[in-house]
Amino acid sequence: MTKIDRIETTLIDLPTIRGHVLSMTTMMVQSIVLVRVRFSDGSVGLGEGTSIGGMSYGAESPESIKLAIDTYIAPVLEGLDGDQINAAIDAMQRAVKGNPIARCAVETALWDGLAKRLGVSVAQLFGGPVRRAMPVAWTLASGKSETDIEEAQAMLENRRHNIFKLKIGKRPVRDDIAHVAAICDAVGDRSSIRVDVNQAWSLSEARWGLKGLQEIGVDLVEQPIGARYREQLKALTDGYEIAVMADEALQGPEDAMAYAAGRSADVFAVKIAQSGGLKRGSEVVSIAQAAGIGLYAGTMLEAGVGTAAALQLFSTFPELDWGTELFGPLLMKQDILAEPIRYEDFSVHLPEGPGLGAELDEDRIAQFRRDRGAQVAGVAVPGGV
Ligand code: MUC
Ligand code: MG
Repeated sequence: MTKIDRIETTLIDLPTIRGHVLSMTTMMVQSIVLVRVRFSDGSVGLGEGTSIGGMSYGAESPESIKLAIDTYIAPVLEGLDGDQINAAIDAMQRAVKGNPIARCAVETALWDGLAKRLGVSVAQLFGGPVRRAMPVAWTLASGKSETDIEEAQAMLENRRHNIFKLKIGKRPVRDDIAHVAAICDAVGDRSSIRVDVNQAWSLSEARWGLKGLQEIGVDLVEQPIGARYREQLKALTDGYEIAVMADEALQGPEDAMAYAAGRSADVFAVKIAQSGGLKRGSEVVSIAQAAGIGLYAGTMLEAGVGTAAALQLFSTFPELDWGTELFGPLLMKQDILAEPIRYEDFSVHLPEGPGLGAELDEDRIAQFRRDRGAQVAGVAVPGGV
């Protein structure tokens, strides 16, 4: 048996290329928890957990992810057989309720370790990739219409993105519609325009919003209202032609089942982290497919390791009708991978090589790890490396 010897976590703060303005927060930095699972044969599996804007997006933060892993997950998994991932997932679920991002980060490292030991990719463990390139959206969220338009035009010229997701919900609905209309006028003939409200609207605001958005030709609206209002989201899904996507509402197969049974959304944004791991993420996908609900590979704005993990999984699904938004590493000034993920021809490319196909750049990690001062001073950091 290949024993799980040690689970290590490192907080890393990566500055973003510009302020990323969402309805509930503006990100200037993305903080990630890098997970390294060390196995008894010397192999190492990598995983990553991120949240968005501390605790403003959801209940987990980078600090809580690290704490959940160091204090509650690592002691339960250390000593178990690293090849028995289903058993490890079960042990984690028994020991830790909620905390899907922390559980996903560790599960990712287990898949990476197993795949590396077998000399195959993680996608291979899920039946093998059916595609090596996937359409990839970019989020326009500078907070200014003119800057967003310039950004979109540059992306189109460089053939990097022709799908744009606009973050709205911070301003009054009327102002948001004017902002979206300006972007549609400028680049709408050459791209798919979608919006993400991140739960900011009330139902009545959403009615005006969806009416306005579909009149100006927006293709899709993501999580316009609060995550807990499933019936209201269904009313919006049934009431308008514009596609409605559930995001924050989907915390794994149980939510997916309720949304599929009620046909409460047209599209699911499936995130491995929000689902609680690659396995549960693949279950969400199966439920969507069985119910005829559209599929979109979502992100928690992970850096290279988490993005590679999502790419491995989503490369195995033949129907990815709404594409992906797996652009996280591009939002950061510098990523933590030695070999960056490739973004070309309006697509993101599946990394090559065993496991996740992700090798770390240790110098970068040393530069951006949160405890770098303590490391230099020789102070021991609990749970950290
Ligand atoms: C979200 O809610 O979808 C994904 C892309 C982006 O810019 O923010 C995330 C979160
Ligand atoms: Mg979203």
